[in-house]
Amino acid sequence: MQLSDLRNPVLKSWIQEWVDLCTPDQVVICDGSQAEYDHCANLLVKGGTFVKLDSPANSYYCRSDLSDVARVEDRTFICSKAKEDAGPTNHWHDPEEMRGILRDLFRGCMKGRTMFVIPFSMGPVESPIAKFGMEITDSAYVVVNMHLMTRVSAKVAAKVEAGAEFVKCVHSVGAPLAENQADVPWPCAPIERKYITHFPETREIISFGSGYGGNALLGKKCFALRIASVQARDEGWLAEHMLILKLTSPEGQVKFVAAAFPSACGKTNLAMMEPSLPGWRVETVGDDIAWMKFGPDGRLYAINPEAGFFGVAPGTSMKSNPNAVRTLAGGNAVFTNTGITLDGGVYWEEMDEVPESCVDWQRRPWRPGCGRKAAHPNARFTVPAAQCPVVAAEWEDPAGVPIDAFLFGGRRAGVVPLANEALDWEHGVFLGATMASEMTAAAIGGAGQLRFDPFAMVPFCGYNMGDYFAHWLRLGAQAADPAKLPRIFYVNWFRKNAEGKWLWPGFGENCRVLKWIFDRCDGQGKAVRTAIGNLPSPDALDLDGLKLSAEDRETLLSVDTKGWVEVLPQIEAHFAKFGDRLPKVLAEQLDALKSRLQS
Ligand code: TSX
Ligand code: MN
Repeated sequence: MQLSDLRNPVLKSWIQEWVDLCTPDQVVICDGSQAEYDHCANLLVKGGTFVKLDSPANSYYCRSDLSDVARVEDRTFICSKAKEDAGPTNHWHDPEEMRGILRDLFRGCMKGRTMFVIPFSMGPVESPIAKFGMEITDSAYVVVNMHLMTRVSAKVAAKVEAGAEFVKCVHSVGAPLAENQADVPWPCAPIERKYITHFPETREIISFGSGYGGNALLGKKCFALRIASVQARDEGWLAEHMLILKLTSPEGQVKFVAAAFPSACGKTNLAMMEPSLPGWRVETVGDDIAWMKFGPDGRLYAINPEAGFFGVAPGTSMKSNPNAVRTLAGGNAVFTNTGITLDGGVYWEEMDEVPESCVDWQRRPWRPGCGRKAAHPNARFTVPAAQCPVVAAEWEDPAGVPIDAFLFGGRRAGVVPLANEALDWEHGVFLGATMASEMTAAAIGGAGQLRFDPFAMVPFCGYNMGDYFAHWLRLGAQAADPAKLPRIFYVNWFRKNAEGKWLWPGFGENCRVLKWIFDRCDGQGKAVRTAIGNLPSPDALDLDGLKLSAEDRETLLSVDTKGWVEVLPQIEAHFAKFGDRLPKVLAEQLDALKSRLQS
């Protein structure tokens, strides 16, 4: 399809404006077909961006520019009219000024390149929870990855043509080509010319200078979290940085759990977990983002707005995530910044089979023990979710799945117990708002200092986080039937003993905690009410067949009152950042915790 085939004047004039500014050599309206995918992948192979792999099947290998390996938070902007509406956790820029900066950057930026216009849906096209987007991009890598991560389809283009609402997304790698100038494998702009910008009031995203997933695949973090969080606030729903899993008991009872964790806590691993307890099943609905709306029955229904997994490759193994390994073995994947083996396979750290040698992500020869890493620590795979052997039957249900429990968590070597149930919704929101991981000694602040990442949304909330907390509280307060709200839990797989040894085996053994949560949601499962919440009773966790000393179990399941009292000032300082946008309920929750710890 071509630009001249479009009928909708709003759509047509929006695209035409960007064509006039960016001056691409040609414009292609995408249709989401396999032929289009293959065509773009072939272009990338010819241009030296992709290498077709021998294994897995139908898969490609790719290296980014050395400077373009991750999201760039310092170059990510929320351009709301008022600075206070971006809040203390975002970089704000005046929207009109930013449009001026972008106009200059985008002028002629697609010279020598093809402009692709990608119609995509976040969520099943027919779902009432789904939303549409159109992404203009000059990157075939983006087209290929959008095919994997979203639902690119002529059906969406037709609906937008017919007047359906869509989020305007514009992306350029920011590297125009002069007449006869040869392209490089990974075109991008230097860091100071990268801009990942969001206009929440007009629901627009404009991204310049980076080809990396989180900066360039605009349906994911930019739309499904930063813009969608604003839409959710305005429309009374939730756009969250959460995995969604289906938990089935040996009796065949089903519960759905949505879980938020900061980075490096193993969210994808949990979403695809292989439970160690006989008869229990975990199946995957999503591994990163959940969009949730109340249904007519008063329950909260979640969809996964994505169609694929954009996962961190290093660390992915048969031990940490066997179902991710199997998903990738199914092929149709793109690997970015891993190592590549001499026989046309990929390699990354912790992979089960270590090759004798490979070429690392920076094109240097690599051997085991050479002292360098083969893969960049943020190397990624992109792969269709449908290939996951434990993908839940309901994963594309347009109605979504009813959420029974929310899980929050963080990486905490001390103080925080293995599992804790919130006393009520407001206390649960307090737990979400105080989510934190310990900083490693190397990070600024030093060991023991907490890095707060409320709801794992700090990099992704498109508005003032104080207002975001208020939105969570409001949804609970206004629920038609509070008994139907998901129960809220806080978990910590990362507790260590004095010698620095992990106290909890984690991974598939986490199903023991999920089983307790399952029981609690049914009004079963024993708990003791403590100052910090309801903890599993000493005999409530199924620890059958697990080697866990009584002492370690006690550490995992008890309240470290002294430790909690020491943490209180950090929570207070964290809350102070939000000034008068901090809901009073959360300040009261902190006071109540303080007095419970003292009594
Ligand atoms: O993903 C993790 N999960 C959740 C799994 C469903 N990881 C990896 C985190 C980095 C992304 C974990 N690491 C988990 C966990 O539950 N727990 C730990 C800590 C740990 C690491 C190793 C062992 C035990 C605990 N044991 C051995 O290696 C033998
Ligand atoms: Mn994420």
